[in-house]
Formats: sequence, C-alpha cells, structure tokens
Amino acid sequence: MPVDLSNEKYVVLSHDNAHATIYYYGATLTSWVVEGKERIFVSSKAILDGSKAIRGGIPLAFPHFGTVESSKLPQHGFARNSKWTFVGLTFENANESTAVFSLTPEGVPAELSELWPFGFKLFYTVSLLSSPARLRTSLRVVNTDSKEWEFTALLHTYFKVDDITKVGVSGLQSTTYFDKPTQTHITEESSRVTINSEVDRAYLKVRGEVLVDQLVTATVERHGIKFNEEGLVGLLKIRKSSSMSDVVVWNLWEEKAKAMADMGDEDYLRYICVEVGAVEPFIKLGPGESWEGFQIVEAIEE
Ligand code: TA6
Repeated sequence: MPVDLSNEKYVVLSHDNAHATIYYYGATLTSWVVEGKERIFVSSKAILDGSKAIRGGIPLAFPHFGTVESSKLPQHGFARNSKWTFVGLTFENANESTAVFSLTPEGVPAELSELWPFGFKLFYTVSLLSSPARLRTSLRVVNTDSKEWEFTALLHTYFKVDDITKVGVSGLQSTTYFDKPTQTHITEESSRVTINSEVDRAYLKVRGEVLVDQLVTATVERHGIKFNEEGLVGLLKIRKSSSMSDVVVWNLWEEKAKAMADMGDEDYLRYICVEVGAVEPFIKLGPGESWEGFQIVEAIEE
C-alpha cells in the first residue's frame, strides 16, 4: 500500500523498501527509512502532540527563516506550527510514490495568522524515488492575494548520524556563509566541514550538491599484521533546485542541548542539520504568482 492514512496524526508513504512518515502538524516529515535504516533524526524529547514545532524531522520555515525585525511572527514563521491537509497521492508507479499536502490561512493558528494577514496557498510534495533510493521534498508557494508580499523559505532537515564528531559536509568550499554566533560573513576554506563545537551557518548561493560523509575505522590485515585504517564513507548526497541555493548547517552542541527543553542532553551527538532553502534575499511574489523550491536527498548505501 503506497499510502497509509489509518493514523490520525500522520500519513505513512511507502515505495519499494522505503517509508516516510509525515505529520499533518507542520507537514513535518519525521522518518525516512531506507532498507530498514532510519535517515532522519527526531529528538528523544520531541513533542508530537501538535502543541509545539517538532524538534527534528523536516520542519518547514515559511514565511521566513529565522527571526526578522519587520515581522512579529516567531522564529521560522508559522508553517511548522500549522495544520496541513493531505491532498492525495499524485504519482504511484515503478519509480516513485508521491504525496501532496497543502496549507492555506485557515490551517494557521489564528494568533499567528493575524500577524501575517495575506492570502496564500502552500503545496508540500513528498516523493520516495527508487534506484537509487531518494527522498524529494518540494515546497510550492502561491500568492492568492490581491497584493504583492515577500517571503523566505527553508527545509529544516535534521539528518540522523551515529556520531557527529565523525561527520563531514563537503561541497561548501569557497562559499560565503553568515555565521550566526559571531554575526559575521566568512568565506569557507575547508573542503570538508567538521563539527566539534556549536555550528550555525547559512551558506549563501551554494553551487553544486552537498555530500555528508562519516569517518570510519576498519581493521585490515597485511602480512599477518593488523592495522587500524581510517576512511570516509558517504552517507547522503543532497541536491537542490537553483531557487533553493542556500544551505544552513547547524548543530547546537552540548551546552545548548542541555538548555533546550525538547532536546535530550546527548542528542546533539546524533544529528546534523543540513537545511536547503532560500534565506536571502526575500522573494517578492505578485498576485497569482507562484514559486517552487526542492531538495533531492540520496541515501548512499554502505
Ligand atoms: O537553522 C538553524 C537555526 O536557525 C538555528 O539558529 C537554531 O536556532 C535552529 O534553527 C532551531 O531553531 P528553533 O526555532 O527550532 O529552536
């Protein structure tokens, strides 16, 4: 069965040996299992009752990423706190299973909706693709208002890793990033970004694909002598539309994890956020106009 609607909180989409779970609350994808292996991180203290944005998965940031001086909306806007509608299964064939969700102002909590009083419709499309196994998530933004408005958007993906200290992110070299902790712009020098303390960076206009890998140690034997050898193993390959060319890399690290109510103390070791989005500059959308951005994540077989 490509789609299971039996749970009142979420939809389960299946294709080949892959499954994805998408909550109606926030249209937050909380699980992507490929060949029995979970690729998405959800905090051990995540709140899943619809009273708070889910800590983990792929929360959607809209109508803005982060906090914006000119907006009274909370950080990352309202899409992740809204009740989305399951539109249906649009594709179901040998290559993919695709489910579509939508959001209009009616699904937004009233106290948030009144802070952003514009007509809009969002479509969030989740596809499971095969050979190789990939997850495609796409956000389409439509202005249904009679006035122009502007937005930024981001797919705030938390990937599950075994040990953050062994993880690297490639594809960001020579890109300028906004470093949130120091509030400065810096050019990335490293060909493989590693995480050994808090990292909160918005890489702007990333050209190609982004690769997440992991350092592994294996014991090899040569001439009867055993050696420990280290090597890099690919975990995920992330491609993105040219409309979503910014990439945020975030791990809050130990101290902040302890201070965050919905994050387990040790959870920072088990995730890396690599978030594809359009965070700068704001995109203007006139009446009747639409915009779309997407990511395609490939689960690399070990
Ligand atoms: O995308 C990175 C970021 O903006 C960080 O600055 C960090 O605060 C994170 O998102 C989580 O934000 P949240 O509002 O979910 O606590």
